[in-house]
Amino acid sequence: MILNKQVVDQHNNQLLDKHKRNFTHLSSDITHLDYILEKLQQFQIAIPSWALGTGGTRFGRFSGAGEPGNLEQKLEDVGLLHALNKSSGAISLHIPWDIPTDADKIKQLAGSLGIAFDAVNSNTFQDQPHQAYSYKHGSLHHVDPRVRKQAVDHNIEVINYGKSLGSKALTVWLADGSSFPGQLNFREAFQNTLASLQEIYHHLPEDWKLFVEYKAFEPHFYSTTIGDWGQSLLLANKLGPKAYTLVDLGHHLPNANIEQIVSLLLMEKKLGGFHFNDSKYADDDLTAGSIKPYQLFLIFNELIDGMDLHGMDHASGLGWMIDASHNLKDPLIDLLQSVEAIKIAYAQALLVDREALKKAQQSNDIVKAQELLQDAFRTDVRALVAEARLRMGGAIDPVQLFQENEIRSQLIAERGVNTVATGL
Ligand code: PSV
Ligand code: MN
Ligand code: MN
Repeated sequence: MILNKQVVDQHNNQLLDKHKRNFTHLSSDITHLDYILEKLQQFQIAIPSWALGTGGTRFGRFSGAGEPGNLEQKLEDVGLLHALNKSSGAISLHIPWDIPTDADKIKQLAGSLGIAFDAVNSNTFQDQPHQAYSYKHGSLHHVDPRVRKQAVDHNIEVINYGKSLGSKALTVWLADGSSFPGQLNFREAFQNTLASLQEIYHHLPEDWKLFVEYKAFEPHFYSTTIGDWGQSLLLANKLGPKAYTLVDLGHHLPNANIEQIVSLLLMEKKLGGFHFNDSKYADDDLTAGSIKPYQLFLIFNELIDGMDLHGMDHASGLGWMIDASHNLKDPLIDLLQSVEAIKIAYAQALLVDREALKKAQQSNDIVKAQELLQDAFRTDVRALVAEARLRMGGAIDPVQLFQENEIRSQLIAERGVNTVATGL
């Protein structure tokens, strides 16, 4: 066990005085402090298994040392994150990168680390050895019914793996699309996708959700068959009550108003959840909140508004997941930073005076509305997030603890230098 309570306590004792000063100063102005702290403590964000290793680009991959070499080690990495921040109590697996050959053993290990299994992800964007048909020209939308069947069967297999671990959702992201005008019949591609998803939906257990992810472009550069939230929502509506739209923040065309999309999907009760990340240009998969923190805050502002309206549980009403992959930072530190940024945005949005905002909107008081949002966004809530973590036994500053205790070096000592985690 790389991290024990003693190490965390020692770290916290060092930082406690400063933290208490900051927290007391901040909390004196907050009316609903206990409510916010409770919400922050309940909030869990799933870690994608594919973000635990250094991500590749199409130009190269620079693997980090001490990366997890198997599913057990991936769980241990998430266990480490969770021990540090108490907010990473779930993992999202990707099949076939993460096949649980002995599901009971995997479940037991996850249980001992306090880790649950979030949505399972299928992969019909890469060909696997020994597979009969290629996905070069798509999977669920393919013109050849045999390819579609192979892709449907794979998704059913993924559901079965998920069932064996206690997952409750399947996420489908398709690379299906076209790169040249004329290559595809859009309507037929969409109808084939719908028919394939209907078959998958048919195999979905009663208490499961199907998350339909969309993406504007890449790997195809002319059309994506599920290219935007409209197309995803269309599919989700046609599929039925267990199907939802999944919003990956990096999957929009530049400057899309994601907070508005989120608010309308919530209104329609069709928002399934998120893949959090950030981007400057497109699907850049950067650390959440590293480029557009105000956007992240505005998304949470809409989420709280819409979820409270429907009486939804903030902690478990949606799939809260990260989807990140890049090749510069230590992946574990990057994930700690992402979770922190998400919690900061959530805490800031919880500060918004909703009654006053409603009043400002009703009276067309634009200045007041802007002041209310920006007041909340400009509040430094880091001590609030740290206090919530401290009360749960986590570290006041997870990144600092990770670095000071040289956790990566310990992982390298255990796993070696030349390690490559399966993933993107
Ligand atoms: C590819 O864009 C992608 O990042 C999608 O967002 C998926 O969710 C993820 O890969 C894993 O399949
Ligand atoms: Mn995604
Ligand atoms: Mn993506």
